[in-house]
Amino acid sequence: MSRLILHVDLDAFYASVEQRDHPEWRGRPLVVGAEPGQRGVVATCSYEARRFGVHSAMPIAQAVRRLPPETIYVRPSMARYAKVSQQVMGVLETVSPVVERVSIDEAYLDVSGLTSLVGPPAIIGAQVKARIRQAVGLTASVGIGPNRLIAKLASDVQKPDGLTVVPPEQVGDFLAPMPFTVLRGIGVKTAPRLERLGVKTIGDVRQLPLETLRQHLGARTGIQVYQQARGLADDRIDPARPRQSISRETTFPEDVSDPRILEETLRWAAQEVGSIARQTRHLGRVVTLKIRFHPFETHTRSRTLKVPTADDAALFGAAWSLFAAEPWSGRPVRLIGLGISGWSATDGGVQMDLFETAAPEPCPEHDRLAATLDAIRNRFGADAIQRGLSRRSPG
Ligand code: DGT
Ligand code: MG
Repeated sequence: MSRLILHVDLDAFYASVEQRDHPEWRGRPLVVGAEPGQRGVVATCSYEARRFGVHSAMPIAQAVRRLPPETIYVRPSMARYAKVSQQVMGVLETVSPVVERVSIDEAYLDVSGLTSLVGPPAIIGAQVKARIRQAVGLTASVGIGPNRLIAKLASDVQKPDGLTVVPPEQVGDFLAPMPFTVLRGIGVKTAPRLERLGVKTIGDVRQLPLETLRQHLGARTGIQVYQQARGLADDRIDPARPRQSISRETTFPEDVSDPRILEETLRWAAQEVGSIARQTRHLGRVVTLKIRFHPFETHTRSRTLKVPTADDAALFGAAWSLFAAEPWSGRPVRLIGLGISGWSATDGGVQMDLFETAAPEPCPEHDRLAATLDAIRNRFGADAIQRGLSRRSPG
């Protein structure tokens, strides 16, 4: 029997929270991110704005040129979004005990045991969407399939407010027409190798013998891609899964040389990585900066901290100093991001309780501050407290 995995991803998350909280902004193009006239990027935008071709990581100046004058622009309120995220995760835990949060607006659930209690997959999916809507007034897109890969791809195909169920016997047909680049392990370096073989879709990948894939992608990735093309992928959901690293990165639609845009994007990545690390009780020592210059020149730089951390400011500070230490200034950047790894627990586990761990100097106050902020927000609401980083919207 295959498992039943559900992936849920909120629609236009930051923008939807803003429209929910400001009814007069509903139905209008809305951008969350930098303000017009400033440097910076679109963090996300409402579906009304996406119709004009605007999307995450687009420089704000470019978005302004495309969008009509009635567009609303707001600065992100990270603390408010983090609170909504917490509420949504709480709702998901009422559906299934096996919930794995993977980003601020995304989680996997193992719902294998629910069919006899709740009904067929479509009913489970509809129930998840209804509960989220009832609890926080937001729409989510849900995908259900036999493993993580299929569930994730399924949640994306009918966004926004989508519900897509892919039963095991339909996995082959579901995958066949998709571009092969959606498979895990296919990167900017490996994609051209398969393209040269005339491969466009996952169906095309399935025509290739395993040996060919191993030759072109390496043994490990070759096997992985071979299996994924046949719909075989990880079906384990583990709320406390020991992760090798937690990271976020942004690929810019156009190369960016403005250091302020790069800085802001790294700050966002640090906030998301820090928030996920604290939620999942990870403290890491190694901060890694990842950067890609046009077209495919990718570099990573790592720094080992004296003290393990999950603090946004410490993560950002380490990554930004790694950036500043290199002679990269002014070069057009295609991708930037950061990650944390090198978990502090020696048992390979990461079950650190931030409230019991008296972290030593030099940055325990950051760790404690972040943990305390999270705890206060969880208990009393996000707007109870905000850090300087999260500038409020003008409206
Ligand atoms: P969706 O899921 O396509 O309906 O739209 P979103 O906005 O929910 O996009 P998603 O799920 O990829 O990301 C969740 C939130 O994370 C999004 O609302 C804003 C933030 N975010 C995503 N990408 C970026 C980025 O490149 N820069 C910044 N600053 N924030 C981002
Ligand atoms: Mg989303």
